[in-house]
Amino acid sequence: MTGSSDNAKECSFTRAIVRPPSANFSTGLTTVDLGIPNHNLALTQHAAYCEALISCGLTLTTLPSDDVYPDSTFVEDTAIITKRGAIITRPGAETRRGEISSISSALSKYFKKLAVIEPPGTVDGGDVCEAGDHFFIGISERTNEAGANQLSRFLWELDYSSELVDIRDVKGILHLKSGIAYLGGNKLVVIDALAGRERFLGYEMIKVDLSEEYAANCVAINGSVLIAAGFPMFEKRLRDHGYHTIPLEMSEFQKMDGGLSCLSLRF
Ligand code: CIR
Repeated sequence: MTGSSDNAKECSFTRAIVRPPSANFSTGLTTVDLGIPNHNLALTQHAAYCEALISCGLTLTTLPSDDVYPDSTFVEDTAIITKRGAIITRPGAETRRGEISSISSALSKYFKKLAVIEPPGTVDGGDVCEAGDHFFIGISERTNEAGANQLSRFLWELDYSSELVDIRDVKGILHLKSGIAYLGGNKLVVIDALAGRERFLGYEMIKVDLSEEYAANCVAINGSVLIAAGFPMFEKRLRDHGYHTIPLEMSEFQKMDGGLSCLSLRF
């Protein structure tokens, strides 16, 4: 079975929620020193990202950009959406907490009941990796154990299993999904620093070299894999595994610590 047909079942989606970067996007949070993002270029890159989602068969809900929350283009952090229900997070960064209200309104159109992470718990969606019926929940600077345990319970109520993965000792990644991505079937993209973790050994791992680590945050959708442009070794590796890849320019989002997955909520 090729990689592409592998990912068709578990990574199948019909919709996505996106929100273009606000004019003050460059005042958001970042830990990297890659310069100040150009707003127009960010808008162009975001538009190409949306086109790629549409080309994968998704119908988009585009929320208006929001100057009150400069990180609000990174919608993934505000909710965990599964095939059986959705959970509104409580983002770890205080400046991002208010982002959840517009996301809750948007999601209430599709879900009768939304579970909510409560204080003192914090969860960023970027720390939550769905792998079929199992979820990996990263414990990071943003997601704490109280939040992860609440999320585990909600997932259990939806008949999913989950486990916590502490990434606080892994340098250079903000969220768990900065270092792993699930491609469907038994396949997991993994950076070197996480590849030795026992919990991942049962998976067929597609490794990402240290020099291309940013590319680990890729997104499998309906038989294709969205990847950041400019990482040829990783792209070749995915193609060798049979995946259809869609490279996307991400430079302006990378400057703000954002990867491909964080720009949409897919369901
Ligand atoms: C933040 O620091 O919260 C944003 N500047 C970037 C969030 C990226 N989110 C993600 O990878 N899921």
